[in-house]
Amino acid sequence: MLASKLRKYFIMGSQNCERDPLVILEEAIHGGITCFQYREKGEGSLTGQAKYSLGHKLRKRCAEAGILFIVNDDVELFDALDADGLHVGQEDLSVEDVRLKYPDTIIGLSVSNEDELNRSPLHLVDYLGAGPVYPTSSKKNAKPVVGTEWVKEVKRQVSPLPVVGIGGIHSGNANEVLDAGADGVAVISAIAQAEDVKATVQSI
Ligand code: TZP
Ligand code: MG
Repeated sequence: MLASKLRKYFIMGSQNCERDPLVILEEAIHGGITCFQYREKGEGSLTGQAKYSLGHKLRKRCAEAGILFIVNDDVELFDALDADGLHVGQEDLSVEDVRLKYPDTIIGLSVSNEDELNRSPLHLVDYLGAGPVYPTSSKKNAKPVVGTEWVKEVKRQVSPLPVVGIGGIHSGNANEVLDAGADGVAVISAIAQAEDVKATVQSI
Protein backbone atom coordinates (compact mmCIF):
# COMPACT_ATOMS: atom_id res chain seq x y z
CA MET A 1 0.00 0.00 0.00
CA LEU A 2 1.36 3.39 -1.00
CA ALA A 3 -0.28 5.20 1.93
CA SER A 4 1.74 3.26 4.49
CA LYS A 5 4.97 3.98 2.62
CA LEU A 6 4.25 7.70 2.81
CA ARG A 7 3.96 7.65 6.61
CA LYS A 8 7.38 9.15 7.49
CA TYR A 9 8.38 11.01 4.39
CA PHE A 10 11.79 12.67 4.57
CA ILE A 11 12.59 15.33 1.96
CA MET A 12 16.05 16.77 1.51
CA GLY A 13 18.70 18.18 -0.78
CA SER A 14 22.26 19.22 -0.01
CA GLN A 15 21.03 22.78 0.62
CA ASN A 16 19.15 21.52 3.69
CA CYS A 17 22.18 19.81 5.21
CA GLU A 18 24.94 21.09 7.44
CA ARG A 19 26.54 17.62 7.36
CA ASP A 20 27.09 15.02 4.65
CA PRO A 21 23.63 14.33 3.09
CA LEU A 22 24.48 10.63 2.80
CA VAL A 23 25.19 10.40 6.52
CA ILE A 24 21.95 12.23 7.32
CA LEU A 25 20.00 9.88 5.04
CA GLU A 26 21.66 6.90 6.68
CA GLU A 27 20.68 8.10 10.16
CA ALA A 28 17.13 8.84 8.98
CA ILE A 29 16.85 5.33 7.55
CA HIS A 30 17.95 3.91 10.88
CA GLY A 31 15.28 6.05 12.55
CA GLY A 32 12.63 4.49 10.35
CA ILE A 33 11.73 6.81 7.45
CA THR A 34 9.46 5.10 4.95
CA CYS A 35 10.01 7.38 1.95
CA PHE A 36 12.64 9.81 0.72
CA GLN A 37 12.38 12.69 -1.74
CA TYR A 38 15.48 14.15 -3.34
CA ARG A 39 14.72 17.86 -3.57
CA GLU A 40 17.87 19.60 -4.77
CA LYS A 41 16.34 23.02 -5.12
CA GLY A 42 16.71 26.65 -4.08
CA GLU A 43 19.54 28.69 -2.65
CA GLY A 44 22.82 26.77 -2.34
CA SER A 45 21.60 23.68 -4.19
CA LEU A 46 23.80 21.63 -6.49
CA THR A 47 23.39 21.73 -10.25
CA GLY A 48 24.62 19.71 -13.22
CA GLN A 49 26.82 16.70 -12.61
CA ALA A 50 27.09 17.30 -8.86
CA LYS A 51 23.29 17.12 -8.52
CA TYR A 52 23.23 13.80 -10.40
CA SER A 53 26.18 12.40 -8.55
CA LEU A 54 24.66 13.01 -5.10
CA GLY A 55 21.31 11.77 -6.41
CA HIS A 56 22.86 8.47 -7.53
CA LYS A 57 24.33 7.84 -4.10
CA LEU A 58 21.11 8.68 -2.25
CA ARG A 59 19.09 6.60 -4.69
CA LYS A 60 21.35 3.59 -4.27
CA ARG A 61 21.09 3.73 -0.49
CA CYS A 62 17.28 3.98 -0.61
CA ALA A 63 17.09 1.01 -2.98
CA GLU A 64 19.24 -1.09 -0.63
CA ALA A 65 17.13 -0.10 2.37
CA GLY A 66 13.80 -0.59 0.59
CA ILE A 67 12.85 3.07 0.98
CA LEU A 68 10.69 4.68 -1.68
CA PHE A 69 12.78 7.19 -3.68
CA ILE A 70 10.97 10.17 -5.19
CA VAL A 71 12.53 12.96 -7.27
CA ASN A 72 11.24 16.52 -7.03
CA ASP A 73 10.21 18.21 -10.24
CA ASP A 74 12.88 16.98 -12.70
CA VAL A 75 12.02 14.36 -15.31
CA GLU A 76 15.60 13.96 -16.60
CA LEU A 77 16.88 13.38 -13.09
CA PHE A 78 14.00 11.00 -12.38
CA ASP A 79 14.94 9.03 -15.51
CA ALA A 80 18.67 9.03 -14.82
CA LEU A 81 18.20 7.84 -11.23
CA ASP A 82 15.50 5.29 -12.11
CA ALA A 83 13.44 6.74 -9.28
CA ASP A 84 10.20 5.25 -7.94
CA GLY A 85 8.28 8.45 -8.40
CA LEU A 86 8.15 12.13 -9.20
CA HIS A 87 6.74 14.95 -7.08
CA VAL A 88 5.46 18.05 -8.86
CA GLY A 89 4.16 21.40 -7.69
CA GLN A 90 1.39 23.45 -9.24
CA GLU A 91 3.83 25.62 -11.18
CA ASP A 92 6.04 22.71 -12.21
CA LEU A 93 5.75 19.97 -14.83
CA SER A 94 2.29 19.12 -16.11
CA VAL A 95 0.87 16.02 -14.43
CA GLU A 96 -0.83 15.09 -17.72
CA ASP A 97 2.51 15.07 -19.58
CA VAL A 98 4.27 13.10 -16.87
CA ARG A 99 1.49 10.52 -16.63
CA LEU A 100 1.43 10.08 -20.41
CA LYS A 101 5.15 9.41 -20.46
CA TYR A 102 5.19 7.24 -17.30
CA PRO A 103 1.95 5.27 -16.93
CA ASP A 104 3.17 3.32 -13.91
CA THR A 105 5.31 5.68 -11.88
CA ILE A 106 4.24 7.23 -8.58
CA ILE A 107 3.21 10.86 -9.09
CA GLY A 108 2.73 13.25 -6.17
CA LEU A 109 1.22 16.71 -6.49
CA SER A 110 1.21 19.66 -4.07
CA VAL A 111 -2.07 21.41 -3.28
CA SER A 112 -2.11 24.56 -1.16
CA ASN A 113 -5.65 25.87 -1.58
CA GLU A 114 -9.14 25.12 -2.87
CA ASP A 115 -8.42 26.60 -6.28
CA GLU A 116 -5.42 24.34 -6.83
CA LEU A 117 -7.33 21.33 -5.59
CA ASN A 118 -10.20 22.02 -7.99
CA ARG A 119 -7.79 22.35 -10.92
CA SER A 120 -5.85 19.19 -10.10
CA PRO A 121 -6.16 16.05 -12.25
CA LEU A 122 -6.72 13.81 -9.23
CA HIS A 123 -7.35 10.74 -11.39
CA LEU A 124 -3.73 10.96 -12.64
CA VAL A 125 -1.89 11.27 -9.34
CA ASP A 126 -1.03 8.75 -6.64
CA TYR A 127 -0.89 11.07 -3.64
CA LEU A 128 -1.25 14.72 -2.67
CA GLY A 129 1.00 16.91 -0.55
CA ALA A 130 -1.08 19.40 1.47
CA GLY A 131 0.47 22.48 3.01
CA PRO A 132 2.25 24.40 4.24
CA VAL A 133 0.49 23.20 7.37
CA TYR A 134 2.69 25.35 9.63
CA PRO A 135 5.16 28.18 8.90
CA THR A 136 8.27 26.95 7.09
CA SER A 137 11.63 28.45 6.30
CA SER A 138 12.68 25.65 3.94
CA LYS A 139 10.81 27.05 0.95
CA LYS A 140 11.30 30.70 -0.04
CA ASN A 141 8.12 31.08 -2.10
CA ALA A 142 5.89 28.99 0.16
CA LYS A 143 2.14 29.61 -0.12
CA PRO A 144 0.17 30.91 2.91
CA VAL A 145 -0.01 28.61 5.94
CA VAL A 146 -3.14 26.48 5.84
CA GLY A 147 -3.15 24.61 9.14
CA THR A 148 -4.44 21.13 9.87
CA GLU A 149 -7.90 22.23 8.71
CA TRP A 150 -6.62 22.09 5.15
CA VAL A 151 -5.35 18.57 5.60
CA LYS A 152 -8.75 17.57 6.92
CA GLU A 153 -10.54 19.25 4.02
CA VAL A 154 -8.28 17.76 1.34
CA LYS A 155 -8.65 14.30 2.81
CA ARG A 156 -12.43 14.74 2.99
CA GLN A 157 -12.53 15.63 -0.71
CA VAL A 158 -10.06 13.13 -2.16
CA SER A 159 -10.16 10.06 0.10
CA PRO A 160 -9.09 7.30 -0.51
CA LEU A 161 -6.24 9.10 -2.32
CA PRO A 162 -3.31 9.32 0.14
CA VAL A 163 -2.58 12.79 1.55
CA VAL A 164 0.69 13.87 3.13
CA GLY A 165 0.97 17.00 5.27
CA ILE A 166 4.00 19.24 4.70
CA GLY A 167 5.46 22.44 6.11
CA GLY A 168 6.83 23.12 9.60
CA ILE A 169 6.16 19.59 10.83
CA HIS A 170 8.23 18.20 13.72
CA SER A 171 7.87 15.60 16.44
CA GLY A 172 5.78 18.01 18.54
CA ASN A 173 3.03 18.55 15.97
CA ALA A 174 3.17 15.51 13.64
CA ASN A 175 0.34 13.83 15.53
CA GLU A 176 -2.00 16.78 14.95
CA VAL A 177 -1.42 16.35 11.22
CA LEU A 178 -2.08 12.61 11.36
CA ASP A 179 -5.12 13.21 13.57
CA ALA A 180 -6.47 15.56 10.90
CA GLY A 181 -6.50 12.61 8.53
CA ALA A 182 -3.10 12.73 6.83
CA ASP A 183 -1.67 9.38 5.78
CA GLY A 184 1.81 10.70 6.43
CA VAL A 185 4.00 13.65 7.30
CA ALA A 186 6.64 15.12 5.00
CA VAL A 187 9.51 16.79 6.80
CA ILE A 188 12.66 18.65 5.74
CA SER A 189 14.35 20.77 8.40
CA ALA A 190 13.18 19.04 11.58
CA ILE A 191 14.99 15.92 10.37
CA ALA A 192 17.83 17.29 8.20
CA GLN A 193 18.93 19.75 10.87
CA ALA A 194 18.27 17.62 13.93
CA GLU A 195 21.14 17.12 16.35
CA ASP A 196 20.13 13.48 16.63
CA VAL A 197 18.53 12.53 13.32
CA LYS A 198 17.74 8.93 14.22
CA ALA A 199 16.07 9.82 17.54
CA THR A 200 14.13 12.64 15.88
CA VAL A 201 12.76 10.35 13.17
CA GLN A 202 11.82 7.81 15.82
CA SER A 203 9.98 10.46 17.82
CA ILE A 204 7.90 11.63 14.84
N1 TZP B 1 6.35 22.62 0.30
C1 TZP B 1 5.49 23.20 1.13
S1 TZP B 1 6.21 23.59 2.62
C2 TZP B 1 7.71 22.95 2.11
C3 TZP B 1 7.60 22.47 0.81
C4 TZP B 1 8.67 21.87 0.03
C5 TZP B 1 8.93 22.96 2.96
C6 TZP B 1 8.84 22.04 4.13
O1 TZP B 1 10.03 22.09 4.88
P1 TZP B 1 10.05 22.05 6.47
O2 TZP B 1 11.47 22.37 6.85
O3 TZP B 1 9.67 20.66 6.87
O4 TZP B 1 9.10 23.09 6.97
MG1 MG C 1 7.62 23.30 -7.15
